[in-house]
Amino acid sequence: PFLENVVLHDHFISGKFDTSFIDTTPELFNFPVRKDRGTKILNYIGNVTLNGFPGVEKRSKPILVQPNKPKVDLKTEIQPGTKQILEERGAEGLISWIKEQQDVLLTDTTFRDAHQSLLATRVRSQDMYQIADYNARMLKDFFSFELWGGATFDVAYRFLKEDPWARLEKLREQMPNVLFQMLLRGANAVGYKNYPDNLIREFIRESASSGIDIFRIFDSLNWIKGMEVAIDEVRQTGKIAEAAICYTGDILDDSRSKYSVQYYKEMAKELEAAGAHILAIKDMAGLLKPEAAYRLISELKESTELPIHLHTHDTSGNGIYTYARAIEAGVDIIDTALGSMSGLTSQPSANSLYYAMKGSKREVRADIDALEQLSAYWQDVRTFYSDFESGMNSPHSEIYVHEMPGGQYSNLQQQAKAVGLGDRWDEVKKMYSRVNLLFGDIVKVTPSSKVVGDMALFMVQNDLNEDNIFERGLTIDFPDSVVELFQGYLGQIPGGFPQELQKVILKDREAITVRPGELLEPVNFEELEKTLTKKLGRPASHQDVLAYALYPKVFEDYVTAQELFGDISVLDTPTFLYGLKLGEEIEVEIEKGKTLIIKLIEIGEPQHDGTRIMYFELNGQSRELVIQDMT
Ligand code: 3PY
Ligand code: ZN
Repeated sequence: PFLENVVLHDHFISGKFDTSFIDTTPELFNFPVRKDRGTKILNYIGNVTLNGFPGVEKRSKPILVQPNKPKVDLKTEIQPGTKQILEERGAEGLISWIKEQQDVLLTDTTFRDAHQSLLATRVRSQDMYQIADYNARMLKDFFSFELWGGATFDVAYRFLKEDPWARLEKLREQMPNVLFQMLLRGANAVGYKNYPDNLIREFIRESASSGIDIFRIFDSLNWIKGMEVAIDEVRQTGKIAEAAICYTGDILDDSRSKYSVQYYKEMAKELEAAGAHILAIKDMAGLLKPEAAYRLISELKESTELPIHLHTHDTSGNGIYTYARAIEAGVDIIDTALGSMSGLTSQPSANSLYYAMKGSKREVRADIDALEQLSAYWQDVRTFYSDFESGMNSPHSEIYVHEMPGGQYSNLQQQAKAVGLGDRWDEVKKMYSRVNLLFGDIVKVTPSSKVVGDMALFMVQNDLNEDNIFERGLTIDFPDSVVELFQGYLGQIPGGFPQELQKVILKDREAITVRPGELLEPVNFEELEKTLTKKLGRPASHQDVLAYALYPKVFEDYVTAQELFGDISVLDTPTFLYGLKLGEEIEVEIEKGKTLIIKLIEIGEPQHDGTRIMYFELNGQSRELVIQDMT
């Protein structure tokens, strides 16, 4: 009755796994929850085989190679690394150690920004677990692994139906020797809006105790007030507060005087005063040109004592040159990705940088053979996710004009298609930079970048321009995100919002100039835990409660998917995305020592109600499932 109840209903989740229909039709769910993990997994496999995975073109499962693992003995002991330096010497000790290093140190972004920027953040924990034991041995000299935060938290629950906290904890076990780094959007945490202060603090505490050592904290408008609570809390946990300046504009262009070297130097000093341990330059769109990098790093080195950690994206193809000049200027740490996960909208390649710096005064501290072997693994894994590639296949120098962050390009392109502007994409990109100027030239990074994107689409759709907006705008409702930005709900911008435009957008709504966190009601964690425990039918963990507080609907949908399908994070990625071919047999380790052998035997003809019977073998026993065919 469990499956029939659900699958016979009109609004069955359609392989899109948008389970919101459960909220509207709770009567369907009055059944004893089946505990049988095997049946649940078959239910998932049956659904994805028949109906496909959202965003993946429906086709027969491609023949995908088994990823190539490095030739390293995993029985060898893991050597101590930067994590042990932090543990033994504390935050200040680690900072002194960084300053003593002559070589340039590396952060590997493969587990976070690289796939967020190349593959729509879709890389699953499984593919990380398979290689993490090797990382611990082969990348032991790395400064840190950036592997959490940014969009990965939300995407894990929303699309991958897996628990990001479990990912963090398992990786921590596998890689105990190198510092773990996350991206935290200041008062927006890992979300798209400002949250109450107590939620930011609790989230940081839990992240720290689950394994994060370095918090890269930024504000999407470079508004320091939006970063202060996070910096303070990270310091209290004894972890590393890496405060970021988001780089925008062009310090070499005198006509863009708003974001000058002076502006960045002042911001650096303020971040140092606010308690930063490390200063990050977060060049989220890849706008920092080589000479600008040399100049900026040189001047920042003179104005602050903080070690400097540089992050860029290689969209223009100039990334390695930018890094080489930054290294000459004395940058301490640099973000790279493994070769096969680097370049274009991702970070520059660690492998290439290694060779670029060979023979120079400051070499890259890494084992090139290790980098090549790990890169080979990711080259194979990347083929699993080919449907999530952006289609960009050569450097885009136009990035210097539209200034769109690496991770936004393909998303906005999809959004444009969805509202019927797919064939006007060039216009949308141009409008993006015009909107930026209309807004007063702002920093564009999640979530402010999304607001500029929403507005660009809106302007193109409604034939608005810089002239007619002031007249026509008075009778138009602007997108919510745009209204909220101009209300001050994401914080303030340098020089203030352009007033005339603000009036047109807000109409009779009020704007705030204080920190939104000062006005937001604190989260009542006890109450939330009770509500969630009732919903879950089991005690809610603190991690569940935090996820629910940040993303109530996304978390509820995730829980529903768990009820229907069990823990599907254990599936291999080709099966997760494509299901099984007829006659194909797979082994799924659902927990240590407990393996299911699953084979798809036959798919029945469609029945009058649109369902099909799918015949499986589960550990040698026949199993039949009724699955709604949505195709
Ligand atoms: C994020 O906030 O997810 C980013 O990667 C911004 O660059
Ligand atoms: Zn980035």
